Amino acid sequence: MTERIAGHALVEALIAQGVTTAFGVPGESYLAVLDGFHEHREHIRFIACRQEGGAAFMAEAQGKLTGRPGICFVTRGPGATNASIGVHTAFQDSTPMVLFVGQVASDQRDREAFQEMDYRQMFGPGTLGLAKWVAEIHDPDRVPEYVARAFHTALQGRPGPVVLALPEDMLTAPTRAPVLPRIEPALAWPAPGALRDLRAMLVAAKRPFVIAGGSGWDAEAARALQRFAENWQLPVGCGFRFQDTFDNRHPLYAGDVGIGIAPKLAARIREADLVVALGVRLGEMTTGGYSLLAAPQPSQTLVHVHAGAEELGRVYAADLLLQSSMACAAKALETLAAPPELAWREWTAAAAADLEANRVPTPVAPLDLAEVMLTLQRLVPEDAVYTNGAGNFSNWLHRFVRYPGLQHHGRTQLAPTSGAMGYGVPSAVAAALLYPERTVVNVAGDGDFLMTGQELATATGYGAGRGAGKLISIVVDNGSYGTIRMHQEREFPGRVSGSDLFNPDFVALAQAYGWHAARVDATAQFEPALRTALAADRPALLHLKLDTDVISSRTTLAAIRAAAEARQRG
Ligand SMILES: Cc1ncc(C[n+]2csc(CCOP(=O)(O)OP(=O)(O)O)c2C)c(N)n1
Repeated sequence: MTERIAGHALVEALIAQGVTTAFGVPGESYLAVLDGFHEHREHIRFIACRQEGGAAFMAEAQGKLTGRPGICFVTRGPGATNASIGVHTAFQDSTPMVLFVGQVASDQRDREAFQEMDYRQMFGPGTLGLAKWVAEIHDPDRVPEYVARAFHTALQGRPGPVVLALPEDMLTAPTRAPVLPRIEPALAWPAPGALRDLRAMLVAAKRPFVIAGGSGWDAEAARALQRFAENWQLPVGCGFRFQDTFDNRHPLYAGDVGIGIAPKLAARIREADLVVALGVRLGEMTTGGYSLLAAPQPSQTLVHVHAGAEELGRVYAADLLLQSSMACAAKALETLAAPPELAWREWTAAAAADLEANRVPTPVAPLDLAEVMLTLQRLVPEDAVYTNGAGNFSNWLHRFVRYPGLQHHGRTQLAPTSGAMGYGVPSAVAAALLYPERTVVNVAGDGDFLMTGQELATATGYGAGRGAGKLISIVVDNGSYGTIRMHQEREFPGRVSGSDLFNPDFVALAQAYGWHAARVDATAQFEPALRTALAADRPALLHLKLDTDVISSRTTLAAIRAAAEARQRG
């Protein structure tokens, strides 16, 4: 191998792993890597973002969309601390990702040199940590080894983020290190005996329910999941913000099991006698605060299938634990032969009927977000990617948009199970840059949007949303950190504190970034505004102005306050 500096060898290692796009904010701590990007600019591009939080969210979205680790580069202390929100999201969402952090030169180590941090402590690997593995590369000859291990660790078992720190002097040192081949993750198949037990539990069930989600799925596995559900006529719900795991248009789809769950769906899961949790983490959001499945001992028979050994038995005393990668599990389940007579056909039909009823909106004037979502889905292509951050506005998206299953277009939902505000804009920009032929729609709250709204400049700079695929951001402006206001009205009615927002003119703001923009105040204005946005030759923002009282698709702030005051009066 010819000699080159380690910074170049690192970029070559990424190219060998199939990476064509990396996100980041530059720093003087890793100039040698930036020079490697320049050297290999025919094969890989570095997208310079406007804040590391945005860059890390973009890399996280890349991990979700491609199934391979998303790549982010940031500088020391301030860069790494800014990026931590994306690493946390990758951890909670089980997304493969590698964050590379510039580090002080080795001869300055441990002096608290300029911006020096100990990344092992900061990202503290563990089952509640920020990262799966954190390391610092001290030997230029071992760069390929560390990168390969980072990819294996990010992808295997429960996928997640890895952090590699890069001392400045190591990056400029010469090396003849070879380029290692592309790694494929080792996959775990379910044990045959456990599958037999699962079949016996299904045969004995009267009211079974499947909750599917998590990461590590591929199109084949999603197809196998559908066949498994069809063979056994099982109602399938999708875990929180993994709503695209099972086709939402399929007659066996029962709804999303997450924040703002449909009350009848919650009741159905409580009533089930067998719950098969397939790939989902049994976290607070998917279990309705550990109430749909009582922790630690649920009343339902519980089967938990997950790729990570550490997730199995983490909270629940399940009746059957099955460790398997999601690329394999459903392929094994679809081979289980179902008996000719199934006891739960009515139960499954009722779940589908409940879902249809839940899709009938209560009309709201003058601007009806349910109608907005239905119009949106009618006008954008079927393979559109929908993105959002955190806030009550996302409730309309999750309730009224039907995400196609993974087998059709891969992931169509980019949304943080970590509940990180600010995720929606950067993840949309990343999706538009990675898949220029696909339309990407971001739905953001006014609070959510401005956490990372500066990444509109990244979209403009790199030409996102200018080709066949459009990039649209819909800002739902209720002048409030509405979710928090809702909790305030529930707990401390009438006492608004810290939740009012003072907003800029979003249309003028977007135009200043070079985006097309328009304001929408009434339902009838939305369709023409969206049509114009979709016809524009640039990304577009639609500013939807709403009354603060419109707090969710099921109730109003006034109703929440009245109920809380009545409760207080006794
Ligand atoms: C980074 C981050 N900071 C704070 C929160 C807490 N939080 C959750 S929702 C929310 C308000 C969201 O406001 P907005 O985006 O305007 O949406 P709305 O709830 O009004 O629909 C806040 C502050 C969070 N989830 N993430």
